[in-house]
Amino acid sequence: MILHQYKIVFGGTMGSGKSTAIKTLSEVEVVSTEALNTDIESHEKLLTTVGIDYGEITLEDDVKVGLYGTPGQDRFDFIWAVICKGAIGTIVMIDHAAENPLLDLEQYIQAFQPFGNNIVIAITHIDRKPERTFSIYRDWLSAQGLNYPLFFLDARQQDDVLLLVETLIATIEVHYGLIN
Ligand SMILES: Nc1nc2c(ncn2[C@@H]2O[C@H](COP(=O)(O)OP(=O)(O)O)[C@@H](O)[C@H]2O)c(=O)[nH]1
Ligand SMILES: [Mg+2]
Repeated sequence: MILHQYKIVFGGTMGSGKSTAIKTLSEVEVVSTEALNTDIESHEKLLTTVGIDYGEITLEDDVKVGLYGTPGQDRFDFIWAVICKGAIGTIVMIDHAAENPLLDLEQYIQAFQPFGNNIVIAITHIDRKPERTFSIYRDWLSAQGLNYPLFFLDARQQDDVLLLVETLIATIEVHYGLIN
């Protein structure tokens, strides 16, 4: 494993494309780890296998980035705080073709905001529901007074996913300067 300068977290709904995005970008074989489910009150099983994806990418200027994919289910959200520790930002992925993507967006933004405000929103699966208007997301963000970068993409497209990562890094560098 490399000593990466940057750590980026992929959060968002199940099936939105988090694992796909990490696999698309990673230059090492993506690993999935197991985590201990300590949330016993709401769960009968003490030990649950939680899929956390891990991949790595080296950008053109030799900046190394660790890519962490969070499990999507609400019942694993205690893991998110652990994964987000030390991360420079989060990519919140939302499946446009899901039943209520706006509600999903609201929930995931609320969930990840406490870990840091460097968030990029990635709306995926747009090819599967083109009849649903894309402006709902910007309208919602604007109504909330939020100004996170918003992208529409396919998680299987490397260039699209790379743009998300570069946007997160550019934002952190604009605000905090270059990190060595
Ligand atoms: N049609 C379509 N399929 C996508 C898109 N993004 C991801 N997928 C597919 O959606 C499925 C679920 O993706 P996955 O990465 O496992 O989602 P995760 O639960 O967020 O990790 C996979 O079969 C992906 O290939 C997209 O933009 N359009
Ligand atoms: Mg996954």
